[in-house]
Amino acid sequence: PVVQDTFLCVKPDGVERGLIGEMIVRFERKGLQLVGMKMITPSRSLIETHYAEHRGKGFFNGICEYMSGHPVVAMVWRGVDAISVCRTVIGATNPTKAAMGTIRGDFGMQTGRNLIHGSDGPESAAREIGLWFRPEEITPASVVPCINKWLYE
Ligand code: YYY
Ligand code: MG
Repeated sequence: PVVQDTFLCVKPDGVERGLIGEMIVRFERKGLQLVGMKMITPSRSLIETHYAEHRGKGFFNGICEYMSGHPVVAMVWRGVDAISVCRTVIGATNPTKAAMGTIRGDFGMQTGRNLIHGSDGPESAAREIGLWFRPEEITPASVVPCINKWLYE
């Protein structure tokens, strides 16, 4: 069992639609630990760096326009296999294909308005956490929730 940190970001549509709490509660109830969180209004350059892997694709300008200049909620969540567990809670990229019961399946209508970002692997998680947070903004690994003994055997 490997404890991972993953980067999640409630996108501007999620913030403006009043779904921040609705999303956070799903990760809390699942058993993940919230270890970093802030609301910020990202610059265009932060979003272009965040989505650097998609530079040159047809949707790149659209995703940058949508994500920058509006408040978002940047978060780091921790747990065993947190990266894939969070992707499962979030659902498929296209909300029309995402399973009901997932965030995107329950609340979204279009890929370009899919409510929340989640890191897709260990390298991207480390890169994104470093891009959005300073080390002192993340709870140290030594702070272990006492409920973990009921989450993990
Ligand atoms: O990791 P995930 O967010 O599920 O999808 P990515 O393939 O990494 O794409 C990032 C982001 O770009 C996606 O959440 C919405 C947007 N996007 C788009 O607007 N149109 C596409 N055809 C593909 C992705
Ligand atoms: Mg992605």
